[in-house]
Amino acid sequence: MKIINTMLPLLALPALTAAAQQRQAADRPNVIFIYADDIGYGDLSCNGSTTIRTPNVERLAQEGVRFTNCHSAAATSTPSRYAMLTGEYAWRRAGTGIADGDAAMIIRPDRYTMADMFHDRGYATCAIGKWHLGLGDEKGKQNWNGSVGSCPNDLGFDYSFIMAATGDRVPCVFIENDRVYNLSPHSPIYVNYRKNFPGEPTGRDNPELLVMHPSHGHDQSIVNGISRIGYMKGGKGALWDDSKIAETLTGRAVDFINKNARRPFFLYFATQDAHVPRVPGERFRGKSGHGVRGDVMLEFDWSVGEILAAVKAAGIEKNTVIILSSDNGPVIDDGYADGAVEALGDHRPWGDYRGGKYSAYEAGTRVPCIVRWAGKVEPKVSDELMTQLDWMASLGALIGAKLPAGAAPDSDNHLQAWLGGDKGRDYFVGQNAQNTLSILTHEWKYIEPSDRPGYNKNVNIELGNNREPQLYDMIHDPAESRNVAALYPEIAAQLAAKLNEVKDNRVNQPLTTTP
Ligand code: NG6
Ligand code: CA
Repeated sequence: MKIINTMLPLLALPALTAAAQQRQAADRPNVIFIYADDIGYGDLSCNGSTTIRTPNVERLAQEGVRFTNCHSAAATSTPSRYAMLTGEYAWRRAGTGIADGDAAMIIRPDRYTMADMFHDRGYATCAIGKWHLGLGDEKGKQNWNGSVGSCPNDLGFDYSFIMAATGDRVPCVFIENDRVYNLSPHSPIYVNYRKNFPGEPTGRDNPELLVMHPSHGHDQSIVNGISRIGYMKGGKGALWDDSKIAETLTGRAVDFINKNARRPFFLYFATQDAHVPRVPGERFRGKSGHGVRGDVMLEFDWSVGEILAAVKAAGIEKNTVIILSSDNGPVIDDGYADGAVEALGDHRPWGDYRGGKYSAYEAGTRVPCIVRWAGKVEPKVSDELMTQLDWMASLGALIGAKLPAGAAPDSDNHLQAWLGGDKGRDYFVGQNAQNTLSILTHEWKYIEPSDRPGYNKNVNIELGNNREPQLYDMIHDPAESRNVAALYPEIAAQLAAKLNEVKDNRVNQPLTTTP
């Protein structure tokens, strides 16, 4: 267990001379990820939404590079985060699907991660917010009343303050480093994903206790009147208040910035917004005109504003790279009858794209993405094909990191493109919730055949699975409305072959398609 307290008072840090600060700023800028949950391309007003205003994100976009074709590595959280933090496609690894709250840590401690990379270059490193990559060494065997075992601190983060999985999964407590935060010895906490604890109410059996009802799933333990996935008991005093998660996490992130402003730092700030259950803070409730999902979008925008203000107040705008993105596309009903479907109105979270969260279609992984480096990078809109998988190699190049052999095998250095230059990726392999793979180029998208269901009626999303191969002309038909595989069989075959090559081989070779 590597636990180093980076929340030290400023005075404890050696003072840097002005010249040393400048040197540090030039070759080791701070890096902040603002990583949203389930926020779609069309959710943010910088991407054209006129229904819900997100002015802080808009400002970030106006001051930075806004990407129109950037992809999370997968259409759900765990594989996206796995791939983003390791630089390896999650579909190469078993056990990287949506993780339970008592899953063992999916990235093993010996793995070289993004956080290790920053740490080895002398950065203070920190993970705040949604984790969803497991904890400890064996599923269901964590000691929630002592040390949970392996945690983000074993992956290069000096400090972590996280939610183990998601807002809708137990345990509903924050974990600081390797321990449940605020745990009282008078109310020990127990977690089980197989069976309930005798006598404890559940959403299934005690709907009268609920303030928010499930629409599908989510009918197990009740915490704060909301039934969740998984069973838990105890933890009184440590349980989070759903309406204050954003405030708590944002506050922690701001503290970290303030306390580390004078040394290079890497902050991974992963918000709970806009994942279910959506319980906006008091001041956002009813403010968007689009129900709770709209309200938590405003809350997310507020968090962004707080981070921007902290960076500005600390005087580190010009040596801080801020990257804002999302782990997967949008979903409206993700398991609670929270009124989001009814209140959607003309808001189009998926923008002009087909599908949504879980899907192989574009809205599954084409997510908002902004990179701002004030004073260094000219504002711009970039249509380059980009993926979060490349952050590790690209930021490694930015900070002069030397990655050990075998680290980040699928991550390519596209630093120049991230900073507004050209030449993003030739192709990217996407992954939906059923592990159906697709290969996307600037011009084409090929989705491999799959016999998994094509549609999930609970969430009302087309998953993109089809027994037939699918090919879309992304120049003329970015909405993927017409499968042209039969019209261009050679292109479909070339892309299928390329996809197989990527599956077998980790080295990314150039791709050319000729009709
Ligand atoms: C699904 C949950 C959904 C959400 C998702 C993970 C049900 C019926 N649905 O299994 O509510 O929690 O997992 O979302 O349980 S993600 O953004 O973290 O990947
Ligand atoms: Ca997500």
